[in-house]
Amino acid sequence: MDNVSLTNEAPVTGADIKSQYFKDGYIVVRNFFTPEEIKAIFDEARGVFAYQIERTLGRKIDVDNQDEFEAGMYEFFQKDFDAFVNTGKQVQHLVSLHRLGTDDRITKVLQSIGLEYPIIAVRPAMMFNSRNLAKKQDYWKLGAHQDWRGGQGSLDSIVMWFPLVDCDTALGGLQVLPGSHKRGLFEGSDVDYISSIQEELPEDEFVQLELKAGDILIFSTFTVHRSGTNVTPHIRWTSQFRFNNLVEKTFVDRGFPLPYIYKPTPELLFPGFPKQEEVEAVFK
Ligand SMILES: O=C(O)CCC(=O)C(=O)O
Repeated sequence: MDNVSLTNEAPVTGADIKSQYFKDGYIVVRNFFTPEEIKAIFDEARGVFAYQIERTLGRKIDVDNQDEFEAGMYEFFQKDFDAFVNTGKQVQHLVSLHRLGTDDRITKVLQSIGLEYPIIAVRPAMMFNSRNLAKKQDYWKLGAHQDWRGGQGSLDSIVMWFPLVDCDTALGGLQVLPGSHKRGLFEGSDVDYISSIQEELPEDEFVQLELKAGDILIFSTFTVHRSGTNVTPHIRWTSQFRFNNLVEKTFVDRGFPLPYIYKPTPELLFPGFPKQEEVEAVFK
């Protein structure tokens, strides 16, 4: 178990949300979404995986049976890694997830903490963390890092992190380092898509967060954070939205940088596909 204290937060009202956020570099807002809104996205994401699990394993699985579904996920991951990765990307393109990410409640809460003109920094993410779905530890348990290095957006850019299932300490809830946002950018070394902080961090100052489905965590992209340890056999499903403040001065002055690379591959992934008759059949 990580040596961190459990969050001990007071209920947050509209008036003190900004001062608490400025002080700590993060804020938890309880019941921001309804559990039903979150469950609808979670159900849909599992349904997307179920198509490929059926194709790969040759059998239908019951998405509502947690053990059966998770066993199917683990087997799918082993049998067709490429399709697994692609499916993981497809669930990030769910219309329902994108719709939630453009909800007015989000614009309002971001404005209340000072992002005058919130603008989407990158498409939504969805993560399904489990040691059984990762080829190395960084893929299911991220070390301490700051997101600013990846986004390089406005200085007040934020991450909105929320679980799709109740996410307690045992399931590896996120851990944050309060006040770390004010220290600016730490040195980091590359770990694929994130940069891990190598310098010594005050271990006993990390705070372990526990969120229920519907709760959200907003943190500054400068706030140091890391995954907790998922000690359960279950998958930890979460999503993240990221926003810049379009009118933050340095963002304007730096010409609105956008370091995410998103482009089509020049090769045909299935050479010889499609035949003309396969296309014709679609329009018959
Ligand atoms: O959910 C996690 O464990 C890590 C997420 C994270 O570090 C991030 O969204 O920046």
